Amino acid sequence: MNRRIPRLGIALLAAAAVSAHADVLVTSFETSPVISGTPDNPPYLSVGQSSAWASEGNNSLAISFDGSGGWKWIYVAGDTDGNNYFPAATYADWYNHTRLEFDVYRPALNYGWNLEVGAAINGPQGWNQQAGLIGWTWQNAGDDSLTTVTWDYSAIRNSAPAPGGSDWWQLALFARTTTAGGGMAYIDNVRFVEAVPEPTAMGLLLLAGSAGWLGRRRRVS
Ligand SMILES: [Ca+2]
Repeated sequence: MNRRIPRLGIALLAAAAVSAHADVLVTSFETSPVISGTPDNPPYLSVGQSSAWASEGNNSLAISFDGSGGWKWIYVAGDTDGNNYFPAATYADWYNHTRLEFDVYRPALNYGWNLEVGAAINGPQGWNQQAGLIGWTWQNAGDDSLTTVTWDYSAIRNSAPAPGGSDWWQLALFARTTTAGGGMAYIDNVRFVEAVPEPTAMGLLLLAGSAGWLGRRRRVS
């Protein structure tokens, strides 16, 4: 019975020894996004910043499709860095979380249409892509929809190198529809969520103190 108390104490101290990183906004398209990858070619009729809808701030990334059904990739980067990748701090933010989320809004049309959306990341963790984040989801005529897309990349993260200070990070979004006439989609509030717990200084001190106390106790007994 007496052995349960130290174990419980260890568990409580371990719980106190971690804190969570807050959610991090990757991009919200509030300034004109850097986009590369021939975005004006089919199946995207046009890609760009729009104030027609937003889930964070006042603007979003607007995509107008035709129905050719082929993938098209959009490389999205920071608002002002002039490159098609994000800086080292973004890789660190990615590493400190386990999920990528963004919101996709599809306004109502006078016909139904389908949509597939995926995302890809690149950087020190290597190239990884995830199709089907929205998986050929049909939207009926007259309906609109708001979908929060979540990509759990924790398995990729767990084998990725720790941030090294000169890193970079790249995000590609890709989507397609097979519906003649296509449709409009808006993407906004790309963010990292579900933080990896990090030790806190006080928690580590408590753990060290606990370990020392247990060590003395074992030597005495
Ligand atoms: Ca926005």
